[in-house]
Amino acid sequence: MTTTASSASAPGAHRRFDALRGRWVLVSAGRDRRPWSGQAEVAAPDVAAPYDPTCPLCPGNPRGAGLDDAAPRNPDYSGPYVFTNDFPALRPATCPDDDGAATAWAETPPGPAAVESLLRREPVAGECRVVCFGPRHDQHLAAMPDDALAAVVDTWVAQTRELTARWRWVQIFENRGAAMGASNPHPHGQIWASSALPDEPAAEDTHQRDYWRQHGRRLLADYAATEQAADERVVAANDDWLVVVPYWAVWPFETMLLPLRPVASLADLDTSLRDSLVAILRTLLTAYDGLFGVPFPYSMGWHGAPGPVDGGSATADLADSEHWQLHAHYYPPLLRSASVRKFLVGYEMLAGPQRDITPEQAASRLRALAIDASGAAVRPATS
Ligand code: H2U
Ligand code: ZN
Repeated sequence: MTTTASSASAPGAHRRFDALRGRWVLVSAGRDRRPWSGQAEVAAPDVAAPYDPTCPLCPGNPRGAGLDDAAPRNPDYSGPYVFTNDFPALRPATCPDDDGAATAWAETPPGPAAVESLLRREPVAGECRVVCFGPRHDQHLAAMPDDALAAVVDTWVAQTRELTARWRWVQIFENRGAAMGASNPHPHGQIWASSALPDEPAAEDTHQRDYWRQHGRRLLADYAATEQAADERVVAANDDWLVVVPYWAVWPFETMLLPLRPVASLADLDTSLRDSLVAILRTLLTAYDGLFGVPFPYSMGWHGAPGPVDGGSATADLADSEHWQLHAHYYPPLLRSASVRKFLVGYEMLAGPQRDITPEQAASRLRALAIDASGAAVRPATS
């Protein structure tokens, strides 16, 4: 039986449907209290110095250790700095070889017979970039002044506009902290753009499109309104943006950040939405850092309307985007302290995702820490 009952008062085991991706999540509240003598996360090292001579992302430093070619060197940059990843997972369809001649990188597309094969593959082309958020090795986003944080958002917007014109999918993301695989404490993110639409956004595309066809409204616009009315999972809100622990969240303190008016892509952000995004980002990241008193590790990324199917057009064609609502996912691994993280192993790998505290419990802890730049509580717009 499917119910939509609210579950603020420590419910028993139940599962919730992720309407955005079309999958179930098992919620077993209270399991976070079980004894733990497993792996302890190592506390993030204090990054005290604004410049690290050994950091490949700091201004003026050499990059690409281990590359055969002459090592590139960063300019003496003063704002966000974007460069092509020296170790890219994706490359454009042709790239210059050692002699400077264009060499086909991606393989020839499979013929019709290959599509039927159990051993199926197809070429994927793309571009990978690294975004240094700023010159300072020791200054993460929440500690940046407003104009510097706005410049990071502007960079995400400009990169989305440029790359969505060429590629089917543009994934902007940030791995923060060693617990999430960040290779370096210098504040930075990445952008992987590809000719293929990967599975996560493909599932979101399908479910948002189905909802649009059925209701004539955006799934995530209705979802935001539902969360504002319920007021159980809202972490913070301002006039333009909402942060919630999704009803179907998998990671303990997972959040979704989404605009409160129709915006299909970062490419559509205007300066007013940019400024209100800066404010809510600061609130969210400050709340995260306050939760366990450590720089909070996470993987985050933006999802917005995909680029054209055929790629390669001169301008971004987002005509087929009315069902899409821009949003960011934050996936932090920590469960109950700076040193105890959630592992998605065993049941999660073999059966499906499971969480140990309810989304409502997580939201109420984060909401208590959500204050704006003036120190005032950031309450949902409806209250
Ligand atoms: P992560 O910390 O999320 O791994 O991102 C760092 C990226 O920076 C990583 O993809 C790239 C790595 O390939 N990088 C360079 O392009 N050049 C370097 O000299 C160091 C790291
Ligand atoms: Zn650095």
